[in-house]
Amino acid sequence: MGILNVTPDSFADGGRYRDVAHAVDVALAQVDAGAALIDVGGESTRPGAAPVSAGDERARVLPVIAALARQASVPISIDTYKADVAAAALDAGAVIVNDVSGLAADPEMAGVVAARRAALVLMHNRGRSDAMYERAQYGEVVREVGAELEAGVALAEAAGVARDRIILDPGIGFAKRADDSLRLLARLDDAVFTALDRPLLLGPSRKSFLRVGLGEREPGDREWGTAAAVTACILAGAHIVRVHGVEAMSQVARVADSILAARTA
Ligand code: PMM
Repeated sequence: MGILNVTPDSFADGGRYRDVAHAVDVALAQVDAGAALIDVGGESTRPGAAPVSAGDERARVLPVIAALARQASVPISIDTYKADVAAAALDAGAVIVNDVSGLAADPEMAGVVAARRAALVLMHNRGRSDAMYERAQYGEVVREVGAELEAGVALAEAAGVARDRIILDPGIGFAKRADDSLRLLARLDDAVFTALDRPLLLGPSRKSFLRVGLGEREPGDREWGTAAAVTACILAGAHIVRVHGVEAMSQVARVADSILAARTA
């Protein structure tokens, strides 16, 4: 899954048309480089990032999604926790909703996904980004994240989302300290997750937990660390990895896949 962040800081300057055309070019290049899904987001989820109104978020993502839906051969996902934005994005051509709040932010979200028969990425989180580090208190992180994801699945199903359209994500870096994220990556093949019997999506790309191994570095300088995390995810059974550097990580994923396939060959 290639990440397409459509935020003003990712568009240095220029008019709207150029912005949309540029975003579409970036996404199409990701598809050429091996992305099987494109995740379009209009609000940064980084800790401390300013919230964006639903109207601004729609204005950022909808033209890109509409253009991409016409030109790209791969499914498009909308990274939002707002039901309004999700509904408009699905109407514009997205087919997956990636909700980093795990359905907790907007009570209308599950209904929107169900009514439009979309797929749902249900990510584990505990509250908004400003509060989420206070809530990163776990006795046993793997067991607790698994149980909270299971509760999210029950909520989604109760609203009419078909179980076979749900993808689960333990939420690396969201309401997790670095050692929580590492523990989750190390235990992805735990029975807690396999018992849920849903595909797993992981987003380790360039995240700050990589500092445990890499020391202080800018996010763009964490690509080799990301490669190690992507490999670990795939060998532990992850189905989808959400990454910035699609060209390099698609090579990493293909080699990890071929090693995994050789286990049963
Ligand atoms: N991480 C970010 C944003 N969206 N969605 C899912 N499902 N999983 C993630 O781990 C995730 C996400 C934050 O990363 P970015 O700001 O680098 O896109």
